[in-house]
Amino acid sequence: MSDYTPKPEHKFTFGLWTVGNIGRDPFGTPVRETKSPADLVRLLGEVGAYGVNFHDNDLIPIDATPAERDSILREFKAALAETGLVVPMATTNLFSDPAFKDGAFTANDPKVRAYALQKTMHAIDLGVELGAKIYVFWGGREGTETDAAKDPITAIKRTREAMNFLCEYVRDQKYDLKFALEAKPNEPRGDIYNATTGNMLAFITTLDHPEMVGVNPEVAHEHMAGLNFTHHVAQALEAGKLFHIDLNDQAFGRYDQDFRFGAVNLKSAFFLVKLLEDNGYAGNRHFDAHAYRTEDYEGVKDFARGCIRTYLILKEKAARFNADPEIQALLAEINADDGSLTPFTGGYTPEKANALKNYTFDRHPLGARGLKYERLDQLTVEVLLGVR
Ligand code: GCO
Ligand code: MN
Ligand code: MN
Repeated sequence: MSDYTPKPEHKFTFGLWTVGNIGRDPFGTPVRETKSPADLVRLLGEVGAYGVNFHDNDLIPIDATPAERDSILREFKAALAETGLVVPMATTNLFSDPAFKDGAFTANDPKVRAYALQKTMHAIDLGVELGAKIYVFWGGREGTETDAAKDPITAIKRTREAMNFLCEYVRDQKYDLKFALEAKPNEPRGDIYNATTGNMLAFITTLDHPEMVGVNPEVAHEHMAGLNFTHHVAQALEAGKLFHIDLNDQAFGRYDQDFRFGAVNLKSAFFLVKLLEDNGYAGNRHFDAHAYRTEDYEGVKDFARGCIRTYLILKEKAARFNADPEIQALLAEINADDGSLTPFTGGYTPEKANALKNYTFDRHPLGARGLKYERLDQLTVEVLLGVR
């Protein structure tokens, strides 16, 4: 049997809001008592996590007095020292307070927009103080229920202005901090701007300091939009923009579920882990999910251990796939190249273009060849089912 013990180099992290989720939903009251940030750090230490992330108000309540703030921070830092956990990422809560009911950076009220910037600068200071190197922006309320309310082009411009302002703030403070933008198509707003990771990647190129800004894709968010998450992560990776990742699971077409990693779509979770591992992704593997509402805190630990364990098992399956002689022989056959058309590949030259235009193709054998993807996929499934 393999060893599925998490190690610091795996960089498995959880948010305070994930294991700290008390099971409130639109239909019911909490089912678990609230635990302090320090106790949640201890719980994460027990399950073998490497790091803990937080929104400003997960750690310091929005109405805390300076004395309360100091005592919470003291306890939290003591719990970090005791468990050896680190804080790799931090973020701002720009969605819970009624002030943000119409969004934060895109709110129509300029006072709300200014307050959002102020709150974020304070939260950045707090994150950096605790060691964060990545700062996530999830625009939970940055959207609308009706396009009569906000001009979508104005919303893009306001988001850009806020990101540019905050990049300059980080540079001014000489912080070693990068931003990771997290897309979501809807929930809690009817529609959220920059709905997919692809939208975010395009938006980043329009910023004053695009080199400081990448993405934080989340499994559930692309699945809510009915999209292939692995393809979005691949685009971010290829662009050098995968600064962070939120792992969880989600049935297509359902409400925002935030299930344990691999709980629903094992096969897509496998291709995702394989993509990350094959390409040497070195960032945090952050689980942005929570335990079923049926659970007590023992169940929360089962949930957290399950996320980690499933990731490590899928990592082993990816290595098995890569080492399987039959799979590799099939892949070699599928990708075979007799070299006859190599003269036409690579960069453009007018000579190549002219020669290619005049080349005579026999397209019938191109279409007649069976590609053996059925066999390849079945072998993949058998690796996953543990019979290879
Ligand atoms: C959600 C989001 C959040 C963000 C978090 C960090 O669907 O609620 O995924 O959990 O990831 O706010 O910015
Ligand atoms: Mn989410
Ligand atoms: Mn998330």
